Amino acid sequence: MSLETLRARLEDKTAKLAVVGLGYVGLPAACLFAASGIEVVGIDRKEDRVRSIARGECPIEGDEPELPALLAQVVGAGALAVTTDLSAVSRVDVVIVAVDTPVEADHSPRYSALEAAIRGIGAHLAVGALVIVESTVSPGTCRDHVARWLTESSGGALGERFHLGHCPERVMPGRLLANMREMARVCGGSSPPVSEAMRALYRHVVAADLDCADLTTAEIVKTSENAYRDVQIAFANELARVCEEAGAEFLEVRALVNKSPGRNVLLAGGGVGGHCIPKDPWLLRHGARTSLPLVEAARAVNESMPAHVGELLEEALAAAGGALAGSRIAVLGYAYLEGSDDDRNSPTEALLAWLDARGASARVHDPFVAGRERDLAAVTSDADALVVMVAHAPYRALDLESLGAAMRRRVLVDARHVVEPIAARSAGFVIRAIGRPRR
Ligand code: SAJ
Repeated sequence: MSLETLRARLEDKTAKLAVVGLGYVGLPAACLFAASGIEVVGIDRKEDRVRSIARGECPIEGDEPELPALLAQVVGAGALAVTTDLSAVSRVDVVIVAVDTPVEADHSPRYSALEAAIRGIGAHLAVGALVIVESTVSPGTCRDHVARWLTESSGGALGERFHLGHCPERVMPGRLLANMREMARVCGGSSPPVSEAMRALYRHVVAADLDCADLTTAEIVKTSENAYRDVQIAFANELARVCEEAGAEFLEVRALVNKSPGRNVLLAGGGVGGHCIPKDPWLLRHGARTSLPLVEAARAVNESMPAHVGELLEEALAAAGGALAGSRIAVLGYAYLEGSDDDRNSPTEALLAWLDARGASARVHDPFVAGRERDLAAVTSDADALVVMVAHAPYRALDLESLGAAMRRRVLVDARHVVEPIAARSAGFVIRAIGRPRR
C-alpha cells in the first residue's frame, strides 16, 4: 500500500490499527481509537490482562476517569478486540507499540521488551504498514535500532517494506484519557509523508496540536521535556538548602523570585519519583553520546533529597534528646505524588533504606497506596518522630495534639511544606522542614 493510500484510509477510518502493549499508555490509546470508529486489535503478552479486557474489565489500578466505562463500551461493541497473538498485526495497516522502556541500574536503557515486540511485529507485518513507537526511547533509537530490528525481522527495507514513526506519549496517572485528548503530540516520521499519515491517525483522538518532525527530533523532545522538569525541581531543591542554611523561608523566596518575569521556581521536596522524571534524563543522556553535566547533576541533587530528609530528622531527634539508632519513625506517605496510588520510584523507599542503615525502624502510612497502613494512630503511636514525605491532603490537617500525646517523642520533619511550624511548636513538637531555617 502506498503512503498516500494509507493516509486516505487513515483519514476515512477504513485503515485497521493494532496496539501492542496494553498498559497505562497502550490501553487508553486502543480505547480512544476504537471509540473514534477505527477497528482496533489490542495485543499484550500477559494472558490475564488480555482476559480481563476481553471481559470488558479495566486492569489499570487507580482512579482513571471514564476509562473503565469506555473500555466496556468499545469491547462490548466489538470495536476493540484483544489477543496475546502478535501475528494479528498481519491484518492491520498501522501498529502502535507502547511497551515499557525502563533503565538499568547503570542508567542505560533496557530495550528487551521493545526489541522483542518490534521483532515479533516485523515477522508478521503487512507490506507497506506503518509502525509507530509511543514508548519513550533515547534519541537515535528509532533510526539506529528499531528500523534495523524491523528490517531484520521483515526482510525488507524502511520506506518500502514498512514505514516508521515515533509519537511519544504525554500521559499522567489519573488523567490518562484527558491528557491523550488535550496534550499536543509530536508526529515524528521516517519521512514527511509518514508524519502526515500519523497526523491523519492521531487527529481522530487528539484535539491539540499535532506537530510533524523527524524521528530523532521527536525522541529528543520527549526525553528533554522531562529532563528539563528534573533540572527545574533540582534547582528548587538546591535553593531550599540555601534557605535552610542562610535562615530564610523557601516558599517566601520562591514566591518573590517568581514575580520576576520568566521565572518559575518549582517546589522543593523530599525527592523525585514516578515513572517518567527519574528515567527520562538518563535516556536523553544515553542518546547524547556525551556527558550532560547539568542533567546528571540535577539527577544527583534530586536523588540526594531523601537522605537530606534523614539528616533533618537526625538533627531534630538530637534537639529533642534522641538519636536515630533504636528510634521508631512514622513515615507519612509512600506514593510518588500527592493524591496518587502510584508508588513507582517512591522517594520514601530511599528514605526507608537510609533509616534502616542507621538502626532506625520505620512504619509507613499511606491513604492511597494499596497494601499500605491506613490507620494513622496505629502508625504514629509510640513513635519518636513523624516524617511527612508526600503532600497527601489528609496530612495538611494532622491533629498534632492527639498524635503527639501518643508518641514517645514529639519530633516532626516536613518534606512537603504541609505542616504549619507554629502549630507544630505549640503542640510541643521539635520541627525541621525542607526549605525552612535549620536553627
Ligand atoms: N516534584 C517535586 N517538585 C515539583 C514537582 C514535582 O518535588 O515542583 C516531584 C513529585 O513529588 C514527584 C516527582 O517530582 O515525586 C514527579 O512529579 P511530576 O509532577 O513531574 O509528575 P509526573 O512524574 O507524573 O510527571 C508527569 C510528566 N508527564 C509526562 O511524562 C507525560 C511530566 O512531563 C509533566 O510535566 C508532569 O506530569 C506534570 O506537569 O504534571
